[in-house]
Amino acid sequence: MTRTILAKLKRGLFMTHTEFLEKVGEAFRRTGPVEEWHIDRVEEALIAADTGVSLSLRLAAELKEAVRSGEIENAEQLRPALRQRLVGLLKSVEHPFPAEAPGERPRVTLLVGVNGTGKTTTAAKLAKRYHDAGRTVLLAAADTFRAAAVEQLQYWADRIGVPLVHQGEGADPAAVVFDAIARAKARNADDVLVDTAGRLHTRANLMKELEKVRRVAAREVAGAPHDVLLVLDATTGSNGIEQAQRFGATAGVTGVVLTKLDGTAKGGVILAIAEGLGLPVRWVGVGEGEDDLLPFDPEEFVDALLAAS
Ligand SMILES: Nc1nc2c(ncn2[C@@H]2O[C@H](COP(=O)(O)OP(=O)(O)OP(=O)(O)O)[C@@H](O)[C@H]2O)c(=O)[nH]1
Ligand SMILES: [Mg+2]
Repeated sequence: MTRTILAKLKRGLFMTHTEFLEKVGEAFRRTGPVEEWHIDRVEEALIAADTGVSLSLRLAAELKEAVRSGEIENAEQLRPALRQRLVGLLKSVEHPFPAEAPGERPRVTLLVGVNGTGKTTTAAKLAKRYHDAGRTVLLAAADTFRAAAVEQLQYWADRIGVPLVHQGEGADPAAVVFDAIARAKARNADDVLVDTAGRLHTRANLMKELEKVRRVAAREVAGAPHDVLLVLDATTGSNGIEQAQRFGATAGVTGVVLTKLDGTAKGGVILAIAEGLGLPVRWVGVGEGEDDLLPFDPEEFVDALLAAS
């Protein structure tokens, strides 16, 4: 299992990893004393991977300080020193998956975000993972904006073999969620995964709609929604961060899913998310298939990023 995850993560990070090492590889291969340009290369590579300028400068300054203080004694220690700092940053925003309290069934998970980031695909991939793990899952089509959204989710639901709750186009998303929770209770299901319509944080009516979905879920199940996952597209790099900051504040986001990592060299945005949003990345998307969603693990991620090629 772990081997498959690592192989997939490496494939998903291939572009980021290759570009990162292209910039920094020479510095990482050096032996002997650390020179100023070694750390400059690390800084450039971090910036190019969309780690964010201020964070990249800070990390470089920390490395320089570590050289001055003698913590880093030679160039071979540069990579492990960077690894330690990146893992530390990612771990600092992690929090344990909330324990399942009795009476809080089903667990309700909302997938939210701007248009086209991968919410529907992620809902399907999560349904597959939970289903494979032996949990009883229900998908809820709360994107009632367009008929195609329900069809798209229906395709995945049939493929994965989990039921889908939906209503007609233009229906109230909160009514779909109410319905889905009622059915989940009747079947004693473990999870309701709610796909929502893409929206901008600036569209007040759509944000209100999301608020109503949250209210209805909270009324029906204690502690719901248990998870509000903000789905961000890695190919948009640090642009996603500002969007997310505003989105997170109103939607009560508890974690991030970073999709399309396979299509970009900007994987450093994961670090920028930890720094800028203080939110944990829970899952990463590394392809379009139903198995292309991986649980995010800081050490695996940093190792795949910095691994010697
Ligand atoms: N390569 C790659 N493509 C992905 C990934 N996740 C989603 N996609 C693709 O991104 C496109 C948009 O995905 P959707 O799941 O429809 O996105 P959405 O957020 O539901 O879109 P809206 O409902 O229109 O807001 C589709 O073509 C997906 O196959 C990923 O991890 N990697
Ligand atoms: Mg969608």
